[in-house]
Amino acid sequence: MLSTNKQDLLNLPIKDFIISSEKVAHVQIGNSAEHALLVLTRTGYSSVPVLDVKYRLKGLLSIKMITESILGLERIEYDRLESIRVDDVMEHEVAYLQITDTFKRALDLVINHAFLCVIDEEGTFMGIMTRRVILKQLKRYIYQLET
Ligand code: 2BA
Repeated sequence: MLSTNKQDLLNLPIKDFIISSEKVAHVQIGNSAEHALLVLTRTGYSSVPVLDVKYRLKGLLSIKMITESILGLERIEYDRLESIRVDDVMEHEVAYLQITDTFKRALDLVINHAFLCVIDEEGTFMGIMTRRVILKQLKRYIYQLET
């Protein structure tokens, strides 16, 4: 009984748990670091997906990546923000999920990532699956075991 439930949880399709793309803050590869810093600061997220003009996933960008790129020897060189592009400073290798993946794969990956980008078979960005959503599902499962 217990293992059937566990298997049920692990085999759940992730598509029911994603935050859809239109609700996810993102930046585009050609954007300036200045624009990206504005998006990150205004939304309050520490890291957001980077997409191309066709909405395909290209990487991730965090405030830390931007500030490191303008660190001078004795000061932060804010005046350089305008000339730096998102693709100069973003992380290119990102962990991601396919829309057809199961909860098990998400659980394995989310240990090292606060959120996972979800793409379709053409690489188009579909949304994200956050650690918060995964923990909520795990909590529901654990509490059910106790009753
Ligand atoms: P962080 O920005 O570092 O946020 C860590 C946690 O803080 C979030 O966990 C959430 O519980 C809370 N939080 C931060 N900003 C929030 C906000 N504006 N509104 C409500 N809660 C907020 P998770 O929800 O598990 O998200 C994990 C990571 O996923 C976030 O890390 C962020 O990098 C990304 N993320 C989540 N929702 C996003 C969205 N709509 N657009 C872009 N990125 C998002």
